[in-house]
Amino acid sequence: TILVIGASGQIGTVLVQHLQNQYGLNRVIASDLRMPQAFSGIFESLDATKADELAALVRRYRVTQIYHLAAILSANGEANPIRTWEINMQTALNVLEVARTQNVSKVFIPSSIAVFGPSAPAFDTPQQTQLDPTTVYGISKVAAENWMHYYHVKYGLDVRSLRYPGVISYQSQPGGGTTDYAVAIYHQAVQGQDFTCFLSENTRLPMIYMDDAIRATLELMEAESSRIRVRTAYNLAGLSFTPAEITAAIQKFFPNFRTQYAPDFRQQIADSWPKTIDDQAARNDWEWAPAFDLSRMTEEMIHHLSEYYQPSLTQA
Ligand code: VAH
Repeated sequence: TILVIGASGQIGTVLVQHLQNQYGLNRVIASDLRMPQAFSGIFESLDATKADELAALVRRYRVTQIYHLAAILSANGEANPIRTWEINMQTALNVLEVARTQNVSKVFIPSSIAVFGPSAPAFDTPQQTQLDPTTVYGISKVAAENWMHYYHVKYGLDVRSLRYPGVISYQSQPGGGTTDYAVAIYHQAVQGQDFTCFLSENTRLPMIYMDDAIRATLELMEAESSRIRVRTAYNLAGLSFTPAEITAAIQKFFPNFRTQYAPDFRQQIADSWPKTIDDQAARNDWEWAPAFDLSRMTEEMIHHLSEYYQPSLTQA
């Protein structure tokens, strides 16, 4: 069975659905502090900071794979740095240690572009470069990458990871990141409202559409172990855009839509991150290739959100 920790989160809710479709409802154990809305399948409430609770769950369901998608993200994480560090580190270490002691065959713990800081090249940020993160979330992801590498080298644990860019989805809301504006902007546009963006209009950030993020995760996890040459975390690129560019893409569907700009503390976080990512290593090692560009993603987002907000119109 496959255990998903953080099943109620932005990525977790979508990943659970894909894993259920692929492996069957009874092969996927969704876990989180609280159940996702309108959930169907096997759900177990779990506080992953408690190693014994996690170990008991792994034993009870004879878990063979763990996806750890629970963390306090970059923006929310700055409100309480020590708590963010403790939660992000304790849960990651619990997953690695329980996986090792209970012979879990594969583990996925995501990393993030938040591991990069001002010292990394801003464009085509390479797989190998200095990591000087400016957020506690980023610090915790650099540490998690090093722990994953350690457990692989020292214990042979098959743990794999991706440095997710900002993830854009219609099925779920992000939870306290710096890239969240790129999801909220679509919700506002489809509801006929203007949008106030918490980043300045030319802030370019690496992003990825949820379908690509999920496919990358599953393709990475299904690749032959011998092909996985990066045991910290692979760079992953989907697309890259600025608030001005995503606004223009939306205006093709909603000509009267407008974005105002009111940068807040998240501007400094965004300014320390890459603008575009070099994911050649993922392309070489396990044939990664994104499928969504800004116009295709915008079309999909507006189509699905229109169905959600204006069912009558789309059925007409
Ligand atoms: C965040 N969406 O903003 C997350 C991600 C790209 C960064 O880890 O914190």
